[in-house]
Amino acid sequence: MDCSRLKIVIFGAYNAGKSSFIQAIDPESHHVEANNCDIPTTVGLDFGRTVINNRKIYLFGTPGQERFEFARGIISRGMDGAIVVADTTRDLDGLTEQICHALSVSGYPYAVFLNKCDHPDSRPDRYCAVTGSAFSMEISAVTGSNTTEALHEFLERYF
Ligand SMILES: Nc1nc2c(ncn2[C@@H]2O[C@H](COP(=O)(O)OP(=O)(O)O)[C@@H](O)[C@H]2O)c(=O)[nH]1
Ligand SMILES: [Mg+2]
Repeated sequence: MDCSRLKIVIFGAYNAGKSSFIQAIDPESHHVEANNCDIPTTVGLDFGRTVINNRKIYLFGTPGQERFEFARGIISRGMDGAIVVADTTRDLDGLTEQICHALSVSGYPYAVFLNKCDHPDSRPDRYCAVTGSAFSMEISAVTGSNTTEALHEFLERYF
């Protein structure tokens, strides 16, 4: 693996805070609306980058809706690792559970970032079923709290 450039794919349910996380890491990140001729809908994609310890880190956001399985598959090609963003103000959802399970059996390095920890309704323990076997950290993508630290720790640990 060429560790000087890492492709990290950001998964998570709709509204979990994936775009906000990428924005917190890279304020110049881009949000792209992609139209697919086969389906009458728009897929929103985020792309951000940063440099950590001389490594170029590329962050690719994925769409959270179940029906965008195909897009998640395309965006995941060539990924080095994954981050699952979880909304701790909501209970564990099926998509997040399914993605965490798929990642845990895939062997890819991954982390669960427990987001919205600034919120009064935040309860990170809602996700203990999926954080058991994964590296996890509490973050707030809107305040920026712990976001850079969590990404650093994830990279330190696995790359
Ligand atoms: N309180 C709080 N709200 C957040 C946080 N991260 C995201 N949000 C809000 O959650 C909503 C969805 O965020 P977004 O980044 O668009 O989620 P995405 O659908 O996963 O890309 C927005 O209204 C954000 O402002 C956070 O850390 N704390
Ligand atoms: Mg988004």
